[in-house]
Amino acid sequence: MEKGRIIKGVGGLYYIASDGIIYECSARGKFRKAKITPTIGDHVRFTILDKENKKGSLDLIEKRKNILLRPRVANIDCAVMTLAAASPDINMDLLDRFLVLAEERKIPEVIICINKSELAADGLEEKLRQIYGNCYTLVFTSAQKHTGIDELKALLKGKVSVFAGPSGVGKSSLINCIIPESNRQTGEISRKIERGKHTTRQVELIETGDNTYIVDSPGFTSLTLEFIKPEELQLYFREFRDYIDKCRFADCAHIHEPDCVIKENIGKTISQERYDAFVRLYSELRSQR
Ligand SMILES: Nc1nc2c(ncn2[C@@H]2O[C@H](COP(=O)(O)OP(=O)(O)OP(=O)(O)O)[C@@H](O)[C@H]2O)c(=O)[nH]1
Ligand SMILES: [Mg+2]
Ligand SMILES: [Zn+2]
Repeated sequence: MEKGRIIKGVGGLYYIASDGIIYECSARGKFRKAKITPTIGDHVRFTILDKENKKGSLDLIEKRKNILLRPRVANIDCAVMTLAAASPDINMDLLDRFLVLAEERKIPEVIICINKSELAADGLEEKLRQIYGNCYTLVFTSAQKHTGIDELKALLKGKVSVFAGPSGVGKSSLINCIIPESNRQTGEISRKIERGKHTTRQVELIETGDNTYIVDSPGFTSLTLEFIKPEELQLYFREFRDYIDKCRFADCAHIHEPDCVIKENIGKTISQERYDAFVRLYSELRSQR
């Protein structure tokens, strides 16, 4: 059996990269029966059936270190949550949800990338750094003006990174700046509704050389967290990490309880906005039970 990595899946066929060659492989019935879906980023074993036409069959999927479901990608080192400074405007609720999801999914590193930064209103960068900067790396880029690209590139080196975020924020445009040979299709955003047109339809893993991989993915407009138990939400706010078991009550929800160390740190290491996001998501999860 050969070793490789799934870089793309189309209509039940999987494209597996192995030593610089891409093989088109079909998955055996056993995966379907076991309800296992081969996933972009999977490390796999496969058998070459037709060397000349680069065809094979997928035999085995190695244990995943993590998996993100939207976009569906496995074995991720870094998630780049991409938003636009304007057009479309930053959706902070979506950002907060994604940050929770990335923690829950055990993605080791998260970067907040604000693209179209040449359109940023005065003070936007300072505001976002104040809200998120304590626990997250932020990069401000412009795919159009080609700024911030080297900084972003350096952060991705040697990793498998997924670009996620709403449609029209410039994920594919950024990937084109980082890897010009990738020739990703990009799309205008709709002037009328200031929203992207979902140009990227496929999740796809692109190799940049020097062991760096980037996943482009379709934009999303909403993220549900309903599978998270309300009392677990606190675990997915990085800002809370050092304080969680220090409140007076062991089961403190950090909402109305006295001597709550989380609340005592609002405005210090926890920004008011992040605390408010926690309260908002917590009540949402409670109301769904
Ligand atoms: N002003 C400005 N426009 C940009 C920038 N980067 C990308 N765009 C434009 O934004 C539009 C959307 O870019 P895409 O790269 O297709 O966006 P995407 O995030 O890949 O969108 P989906 O594939 O639909 O999810 C295109 O018209 C780009 O030219 C930027 O830095 N500044
Ligand atoms: Mg795209
Ligand atoms: Zn508390």
